[in-house]
Amino acid sequence: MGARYAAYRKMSKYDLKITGGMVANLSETFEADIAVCDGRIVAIGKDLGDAGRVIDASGKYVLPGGIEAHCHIEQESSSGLMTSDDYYSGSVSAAFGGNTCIVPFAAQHRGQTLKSVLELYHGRAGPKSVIDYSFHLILSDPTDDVLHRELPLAIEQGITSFKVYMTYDRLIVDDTQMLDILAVAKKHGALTMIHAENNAMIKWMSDKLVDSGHGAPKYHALSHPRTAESEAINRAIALAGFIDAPILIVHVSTEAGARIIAQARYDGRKVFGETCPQYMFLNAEQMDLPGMHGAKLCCSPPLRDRASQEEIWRCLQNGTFQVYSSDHAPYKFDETGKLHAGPDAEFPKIANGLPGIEMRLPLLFSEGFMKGRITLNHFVALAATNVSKIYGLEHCKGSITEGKDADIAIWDPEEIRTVTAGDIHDNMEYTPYEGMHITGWPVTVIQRGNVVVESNELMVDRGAGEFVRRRTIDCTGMPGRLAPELDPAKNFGVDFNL
Ligand code: DUC
Ligand code: ZN
Ligand code: ZN
Repeated sequence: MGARYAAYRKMSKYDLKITGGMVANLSETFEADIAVCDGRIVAIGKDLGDAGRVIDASGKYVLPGGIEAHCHIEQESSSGLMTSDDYYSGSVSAAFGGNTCIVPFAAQHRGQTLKSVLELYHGRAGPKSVIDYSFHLILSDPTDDVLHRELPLAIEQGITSFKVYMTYDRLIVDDTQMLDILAVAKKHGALTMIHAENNAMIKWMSDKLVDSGHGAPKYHALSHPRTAESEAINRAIALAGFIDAPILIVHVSTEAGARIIAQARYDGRKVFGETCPQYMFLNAEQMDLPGMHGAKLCCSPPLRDRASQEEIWRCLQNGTFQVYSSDHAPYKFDETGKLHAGPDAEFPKIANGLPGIEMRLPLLFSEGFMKGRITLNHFVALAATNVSKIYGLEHCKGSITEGKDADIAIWDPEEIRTVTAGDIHDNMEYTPYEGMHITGWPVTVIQRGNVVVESNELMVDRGAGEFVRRRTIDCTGMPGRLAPELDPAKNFGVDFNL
């Protein structure tokens, strides 16, 4: 709080008041003022009393600040390539897109201890992030020490989720390792996020395509067959279901994959699903560009066809996906990023990932809520509330409720902008969404009562964000069941340590 506001504060009941806006949470929309003291929401209603600062939100929506739960920031890929965004540019871009919290990945590469990985990422994020943050671990080397000492310690420190890969040579975990990781997650109340694609199918397809002279970027899409995704989702759900561990299948790109998740949820399994804007707003036809430009749209899983876009939208609308994340993985179109293996590299050597942290919510607000595909409350669920519940942030974030952090995004439904890379605050020179007309933008973003973005300006310093300790995972309402072979009453007294 600035000195001027501190002086007002002495005379005022509240630090900040947001007046006249339409407030929305998961299940209610109502007109109210919101009062903030010491970074928390302390009152919601009318005629609340005076405040050191008043923000007039008439004609606007006052929504929980977005929580971006899948983004790669200041992260080395398994081949050693650094994302173009560090924790400053990445968090600034997130804030301009209506977010007040990010949960990027802290990636373990083989041979690294989790302690060293977490120290590295705390050191990267702490001095730079302008909004609050946590990390998911990426586990690529689940040694006994990692599994039984380091991982429980990390969970205790508030890192209650980790991602594993079923593909990529330097990251892949086999089914046995996956079971080991799932068992630790189950025992300690953590969530395992799964990149589900069949490694063999991708390799087989890629080799055939490249060997026959089809190495251009657009063939990347063909090289990751739909069945590679559905096979791996099926297997992941079977492995997790066997020991009744909660999982979240990230970046689902196919209807077939979504159906498997929906069926598992119908069966009471502890399974969550995530999709991303690229599978709703982009398709593989757009990769057919001259030269290497298709590389800008290489991501994994890949873009699919137009019909898939509609199917993914439907699965978002019907609740199959509880999480909607950007999967921001920014690599520039040059030798530091997409073209690190050379100006004519074949698609298997092109860095995977798209930028999109700033566009995630404006895209959904404009094309989802404003066009009547989803309600405002569903928008809030996907922007923040579901993420807060699933990833252990509900105690402090994800809704406009007395006692929670005053993390708020004020959206102007009348603000219309045409997307262009130059207006986006990430450290990239292109956006996959160039030229789109977007209606409705977050115009004021507030973190723990401090204005972060206002009048298109950043209002806070580097490092204003704080690390948030997340709680263990709540699977209430998802009964699940241990496989009968693991039932303590029938398993000959073997301790499976679950
Ligand atoms: N997986 C991700 O989650 N992000 C970018 C690339 C990838 O394979
Ligand atoms: Zn992934
Ligand atoms: Zn990702």
